Amino acid sequence: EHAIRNYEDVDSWKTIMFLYNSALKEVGTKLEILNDEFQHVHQYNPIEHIKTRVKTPESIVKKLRKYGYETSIENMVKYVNDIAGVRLICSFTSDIYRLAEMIGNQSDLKVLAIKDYIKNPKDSGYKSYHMLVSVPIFLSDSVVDTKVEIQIRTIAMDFWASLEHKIYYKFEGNAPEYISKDLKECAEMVSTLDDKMLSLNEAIQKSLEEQEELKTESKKE
Ligand code: 0O2
Repeated sequence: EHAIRNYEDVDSWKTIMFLYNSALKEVGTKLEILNDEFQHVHQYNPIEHIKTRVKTPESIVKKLRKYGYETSIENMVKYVNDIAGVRLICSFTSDIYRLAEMIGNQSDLKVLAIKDYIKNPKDSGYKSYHMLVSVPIFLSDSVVDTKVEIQIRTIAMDFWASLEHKIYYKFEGNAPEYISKDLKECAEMVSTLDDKMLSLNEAIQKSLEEQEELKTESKKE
């Protein structure tokens, strides 16, 4: 039988990083399987592409400092939730909620927290759906629940976030007012684009269905 081992017992950095990398592999494979199954059943891919990354030590220390915690393995495991990160890029906003539901239904994943920055965008204009999950990692003599942050967004939201991240980084958080305002305006344009693409896709689907119906009706006659 597997004994559940606490993170506190796993004290070396290498072991911790091994766990986060394993968690990324587990979650990555899970998501690929969900995507393949969806393709198989509905002839449609909800995921455009998947990106995974492990947070750099510098970035982990920076976040701990921001929260006011000392740099320690214990604190990083407890307070930094996005050491292992998966980004799911999809075509349409509707895919985001479809994927979130599919992830929530995976019985071996525990959903620890959800932040819906699509319904409630950040002040910057940032939109994305964040899920914090934990996945059990089976080692030779123990099982360790490991946290993974999943960010789900459309191609358009990802385009905005990537560029905003690059621009904002240069200002280290102190961007002039007019730049923040313009970036926010761009976020709104991106949302309009997403809405348009979604309704276009719905119109196309509807039109295809109508054509199919006409075909079957004419066959009957
Ligand atoms: P990186 O470089 O992507 O790793 P926080 O708000 O950061 O103190 P928490 O709980 O992690 O704490 O916040 P949240 O909002 O759930 O997730 C933070 C992550 O979301 C960020 O990670 C970014 O990846 C993304 N994010 C949040 N807000 C913005 C934004 O305004 N612009 C962009 N481009 N991305 C954003 P890190 O660690 O900040 O950075």
